[in-house]
Amino acid sequence: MEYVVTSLILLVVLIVGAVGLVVPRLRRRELPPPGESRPGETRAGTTTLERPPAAPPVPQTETLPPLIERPAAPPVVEEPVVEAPAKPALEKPEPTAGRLVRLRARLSRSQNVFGRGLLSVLSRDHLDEDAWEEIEDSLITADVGVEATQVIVERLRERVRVLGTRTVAGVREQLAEELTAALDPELDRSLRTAPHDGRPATVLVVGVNGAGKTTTCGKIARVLVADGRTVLLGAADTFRAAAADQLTTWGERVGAETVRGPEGGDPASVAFDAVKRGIDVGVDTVLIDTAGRLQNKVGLMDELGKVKRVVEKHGPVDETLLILDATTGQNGLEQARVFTEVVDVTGVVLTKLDGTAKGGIVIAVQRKLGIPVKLVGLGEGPDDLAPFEPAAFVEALLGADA
Ligand SMILES: Nc1nc2c(ncn2[C@@H]2O[C@H](COP(=O)(O)OP(=O)(O)OP(=O)(O)O)[C@@H](O)[C@H]2O)c(=O)[nH]1
Ligand SMILES: [Mg+2]
Repeated sequence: MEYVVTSLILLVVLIVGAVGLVVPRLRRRELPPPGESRPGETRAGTTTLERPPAAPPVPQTETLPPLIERPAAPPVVEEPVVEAPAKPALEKPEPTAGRLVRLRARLSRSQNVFGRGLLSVLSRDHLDEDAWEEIEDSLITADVGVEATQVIVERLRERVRVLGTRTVAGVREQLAEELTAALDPELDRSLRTAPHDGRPATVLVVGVNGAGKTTTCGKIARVLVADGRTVLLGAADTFRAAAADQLTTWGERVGAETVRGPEGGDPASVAFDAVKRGIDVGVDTVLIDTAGRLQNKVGLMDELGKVKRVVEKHGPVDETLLILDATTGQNGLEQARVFTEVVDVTGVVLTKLDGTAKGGIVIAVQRKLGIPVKLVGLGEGPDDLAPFEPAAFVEALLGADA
């Protein structure tokens, strides 16, 4: 009996003990809800995070900007890596060697009309007066010029008569020879771009508006760089800021520095500074781009004369290149004459030959002015500039297949 009573007492003690332990715990759990009064946050009810009641509204708006900034940080670190490919923007210009092939292809494309017309006349059984007149017309239409055409056709007629040439191929070959002879193949067409007397060669680029001066400066710079030369560009076209930008862009592509002045500044002083800089840094060639000007604007032509005189304080200009747009035809002759009077042109660059069937202007320019055509522009692409070679040019003019 005693044993039973003792066991009951023990049981009661155990039950009371257990209840005493559990109830306070339950009470503690009940406490937070009344304090927080927000349902969703009960679970996070750890002591340290229990401050939010006052904080949430403020931090939520305040932490928003930092959140945006934080993800922005890692890309900043990565950016230099993205910038790296910008350096290889330095281009490796095409070697000049293969360009003549392309010149022929481009010319043939636009000039085949001329070549085919001539061939159909030449293939007649008998070259009568009408036939010779048609040949003359073809040459004049191709901008060879009336005078030059008459000389060429007369010489050809004489040869055909004396030699008794009968075949189309024979007459064509003789015509090609006469056209080539009219281009004076012995003329020196090399560009004087090599440094001498301890200073860079200076090249001045002139011409009417839109002829292709800036583009040609850029293309020449590429040719020189491709040949291992160092080049500096002078943006003496100060009329428009965009002109200097255009030149700078060409320079940047091949790693050439461009000296420029303020918009509307004195072009002569920019040209002077460019050559000075070229001497100081020791480049091989300084190319000076000038603003387009019509040959009949006396003030602008005087300004060009001044640019050249000021540049020559450093020493003589080695090459003054007149840029002529082949599509302007015979008007190019008048331009060339006036520019030559002002700045003593040493070479002509005939641009846009890819877009005209009037390639004969090359012959007219050279015969009339005695100035060698040194380069030809055959497109807007950076490497669409080729050295001028009379025989190859005539072949292209007449069309490849006889
Ligand atoms: N198809 C063709 N376009 C050319 C050639 N050379 C230049 N051009 C284009 O002719 C336009 C005028 O070229 P620019 O080099 O700006 O001419 P610019 O003489 O400097 O012009 P200004 O400075 O305004 O007098 C550009 O659209 C050139 O891409 C060429 O040989 N062929
Ligand atoms: Mg220009």
